[in-house]
Amino acid sequence: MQTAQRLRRVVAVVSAAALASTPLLVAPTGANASPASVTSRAAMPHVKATLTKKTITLKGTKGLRPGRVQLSVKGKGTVEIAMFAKGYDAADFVEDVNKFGAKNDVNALKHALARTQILGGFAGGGSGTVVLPKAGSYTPFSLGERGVVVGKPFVVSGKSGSTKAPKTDGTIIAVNGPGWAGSSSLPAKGSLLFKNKRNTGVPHFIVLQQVVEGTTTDQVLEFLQSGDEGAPPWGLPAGMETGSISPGHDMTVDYDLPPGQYVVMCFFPDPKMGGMPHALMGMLEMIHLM
Ligand SMILES: [Cu+2]
Repeated sequence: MQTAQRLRRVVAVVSAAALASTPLLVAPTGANASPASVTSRAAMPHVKATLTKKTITLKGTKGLRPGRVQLSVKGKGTVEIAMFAKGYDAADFVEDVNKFGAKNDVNALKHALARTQILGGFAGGGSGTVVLPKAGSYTPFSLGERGVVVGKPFVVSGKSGSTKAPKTDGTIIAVNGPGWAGSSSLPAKGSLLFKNKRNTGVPHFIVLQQVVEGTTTDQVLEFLQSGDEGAPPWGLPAGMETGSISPGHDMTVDYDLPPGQYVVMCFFPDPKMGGMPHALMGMLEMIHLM
């Protein structure tokens, strides 16, 4: 069951953090949110990613220009798009992330983050839009239990196309703190704009987890800090998660979830806090889907 998996993952992430292990490498569960209809299909290019155990294949990357693209993902796990700085490549990224995963080597995490822009992505079954900001080479990757899986890089060139986001039904913004801002309620089905403010300085991703109506962020934080491996009493089945975005970037996320109360969380490991997942630093917020 998806919920149990997601909650177990949350617990695993937290336990891993407590053990100074690897929050980054805990496998994301597939979102059980089915892709909602895309608001605007204008002339936006569509990239389709398929994740297997060993690689990621992409369709629709030929002749791509910089700008916003639609991205949909199939497979077990989350596919994200990265752009590496000059002199740094997918092999270096894999090495750094695995070093961080194996030994909680925060310097390796810092090394990777200083040379990588993460531009968003989706769990299997998910879709939305991401921005490829400039001409250059982009690499799809997935963080799983066995480490990092990368796909063949693709090249984007030519004049920039539009980076304008399609119309969305609400916004979730990662702000410095770290914390959340944006809509306090959203329709149960639609698409949302996920922004990471430039001044947060670190990537963030969204985990939306349905909770029993009236649950507080204090209750969630207390559970996460307890390291309890059981299912939390406030946990409900539905939820979804996104890939990460680096500061100053945004993506749109299609979703279709049951109405109710949800906690918004991010488990990206904070390099300044020894790799502590952001949720444990209080990056928790309650919203309603109706
Ligand atoms: Cu975060």
